[in-house]
Amino acid sequence: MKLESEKWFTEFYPDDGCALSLELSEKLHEEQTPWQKLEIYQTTGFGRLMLLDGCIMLTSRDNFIYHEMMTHPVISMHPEPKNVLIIGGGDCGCLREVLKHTEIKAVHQVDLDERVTWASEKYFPELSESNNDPRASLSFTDGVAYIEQAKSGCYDIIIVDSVDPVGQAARLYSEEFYRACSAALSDNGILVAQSESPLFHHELIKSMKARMTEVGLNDPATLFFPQCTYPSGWWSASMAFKAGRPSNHRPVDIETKYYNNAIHQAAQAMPQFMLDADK
Ligand code: AG3
Repeated sequence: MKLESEKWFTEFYPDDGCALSLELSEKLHEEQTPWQKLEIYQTTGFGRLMLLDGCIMLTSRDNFIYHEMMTHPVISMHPEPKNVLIIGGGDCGCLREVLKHTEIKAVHQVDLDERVTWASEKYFPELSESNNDPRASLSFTDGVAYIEQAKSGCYDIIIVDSVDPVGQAARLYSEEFYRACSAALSDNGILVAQSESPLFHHELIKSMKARMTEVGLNDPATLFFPQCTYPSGWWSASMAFKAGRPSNHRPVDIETKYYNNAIHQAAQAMPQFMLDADK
């Protein structure tokens, strides 16, 4: 089949010699924000598509998997989660999932780029449907500076929903950043961060967990899940615990499309090649 290139967006993964294409039907928005290039398209098969600097951030069709896996597993592992901080996450997809939990008393989201939230509110209104919840607050500032000034022990859960570790965003994967997150976590606190593809970025996952341990967090672990519009189609989130990993989680009673109790267990199973490489 001949592809009409102007109708397709392709994200190339040159390091791995592959790419992913989505068929487009309309360009809805394009701007250079003070921080990055932001584009929104209508696709033929995946609903709407958001790109930042040419990288796929989300589509309407499959973002639920990522957003549910970044939020529900850690919330259900915390004995009494009340205060949540989201760093990045400007599209508000994680925020919406966190707010589904009635035991959560406050969620603060800190993203550098206000335009991402603007675009999400306009083009992905389903993700922002809970933004007016009185428990939610948003600020648009640098997440690293924010966490360095945060009161010690004030968050039960910190979720790092960032872009790939390149340029400015690389700071969100650093030991200094994790040290500040650890200080801001309460006694049973949990840190979770998006950690790229297990197939393409295994070394990164390994080093993120090593850094989390280095700053005094315990029992680092990875959650694995499909995300067909991200590099390799297979994605991960890595977490570590202030007080050690609890042996149980609380089954959650909320409406989800991907996460459930069986997924909670299954997502933590380590693939053999990673176990072997970590030996
Ligand atoms: N944050 C992780 C996006 C990484 C995708 N990488 C890529 N396409 N090269 C997504 C933000 C969703 N809230």
